[in-house]
Amino acid sequence: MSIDKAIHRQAFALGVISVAIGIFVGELTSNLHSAWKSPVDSLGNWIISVIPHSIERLAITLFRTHDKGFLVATILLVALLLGGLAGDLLLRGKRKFGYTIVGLETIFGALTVLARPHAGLTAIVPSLASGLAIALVLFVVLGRVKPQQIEVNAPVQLKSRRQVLKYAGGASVLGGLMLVTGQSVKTHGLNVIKRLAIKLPAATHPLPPLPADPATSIAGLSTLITPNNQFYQIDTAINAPIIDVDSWTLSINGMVKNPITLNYSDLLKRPLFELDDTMSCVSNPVGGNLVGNARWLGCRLDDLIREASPLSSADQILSSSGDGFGAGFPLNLLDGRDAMIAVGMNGQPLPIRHGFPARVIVPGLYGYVSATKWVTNIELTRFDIKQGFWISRGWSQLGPIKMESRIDYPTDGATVPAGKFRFAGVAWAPLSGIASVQLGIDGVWKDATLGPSLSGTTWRQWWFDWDTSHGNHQIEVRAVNKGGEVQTQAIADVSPNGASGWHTIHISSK
Ligand SMILES: Nc1nc2c(c(=O)[nH]1)N[C@H]1C(S)=C(S)[C@@H](COP(=O)(O)O)O[C@H]1N2
Ligand SMILES: [Mo]
Repeated sequence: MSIDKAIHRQAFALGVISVAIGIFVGELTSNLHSAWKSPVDSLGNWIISVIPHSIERLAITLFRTHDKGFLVATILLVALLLGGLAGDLLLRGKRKFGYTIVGLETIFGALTVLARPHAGLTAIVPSLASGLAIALVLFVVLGRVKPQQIEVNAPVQLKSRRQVLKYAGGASVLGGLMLVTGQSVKTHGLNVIKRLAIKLPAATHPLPPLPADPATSIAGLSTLITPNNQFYQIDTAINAPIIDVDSWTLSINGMVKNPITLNYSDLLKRPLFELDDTMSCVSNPVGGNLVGNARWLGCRLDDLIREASPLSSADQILSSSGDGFGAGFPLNLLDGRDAMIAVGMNGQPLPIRHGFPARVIVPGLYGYVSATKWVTNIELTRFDIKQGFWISRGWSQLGPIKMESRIDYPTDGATVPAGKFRFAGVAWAPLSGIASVQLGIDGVWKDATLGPSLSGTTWRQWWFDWDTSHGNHQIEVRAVNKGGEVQTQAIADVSPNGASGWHTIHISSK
């Protein structure tokens, strides 16, 4: 390789290092003050808010719940590559171009910070710190090298190529690690400690202890209660918003006669009840696992709304989390069902990623129209004035959870030993509850055995024993609710209001 080429590589690597350091400085600074926002986060949030619905759906499909990790990785990669380009341009003596790239990168990041809801001017402090750090590194190292110096002789201030590349690699890895650490410190940090110290009061209206879980003895069956760390997680937030539980408040306002504001301890002082409820994401495909069952602890939402005394003109309860997310459902759905402001999940304070300190849970509704995590505001309003986050993005205004059933075991394409075999799965049919589950084996329908019934809005486990004969088999499942309604066979995509159809798998017995 010619010296020239080697030097350009070094300049590129140094550009990459400078941006890695810049990102590191940006993340570090954003941890210092809650009003100072991370440019990487903001850029991610901004992209999520502007990309077309179809691309976002594709990303979620391709990367499942890792779509945001992929987004952040892409942002980092592009930023680092632009840094490399700037480094190379500086070395070529095209200083203006080099600094312009870095400058534009910084300004763009800062603009996306300002685009965030409620971002003040000081929110761009980390962007500025980051831009400054990049410029400084570039200026100190590369800005001093004169182009002709390079052409004449070997690297001037630059060490051997291998060494520099090693440093570049090291710095990028370090930068990445710092980014991750910084972000998790920020997200979790103090609040993790505060959350751990919380002891939730016992429910004023507790539920009976949970029955024995058939899943302990049935292979592949979903557990009756989904453990918190296995509960699916869906939200638009790159990071959970930073909330200090001691200063957090929840306001109920809008079209009401008596606006109410509660803090965390006000909430815990209210009568608390337990609710077993299965929540599903509208994006859960037939047979998918964006659904989980938990025992929630919280206070009644209808009581709170009644105290606020809605005007007769209001027709929507729109909850929001202060990070741009909002979910709305009809006021008249508070029809006695156990909607709650939840503070506990399976015996623990809400996990941060599931909405700590508080979230909304409305039995029978998909999460996108109801289950606002990190909730700070509940506005009584009208559908013709305001809508939740996903409504303008092509999803239905109303989101009742559809009756569904799933085969957990075996999985599609499995080979099972011929002879005695136990199929197992779960089914849910809010609000009435599951009356029966039928398994179709090569077109012949049989009733499955049902597990315990917790409430009309929780899933029920089912299993079915069969003597499998050699060969290929098609297995289908369908549920029947307590009103006698059979789960529809009609296949619907998740958009706009949830998937439907019978979960079908193919297996072979040997
Ligand atoms: N603040 C906030 N709350 C939110 C969301 C969100 O993006 N932001 N997503 C909703 C959606 S689409 C679903 S399905 C549920 C998922 O809740 P979970 O992550 O606790 O399973 O949260 C709802 N609440
Ligand atoms: Mo969702």
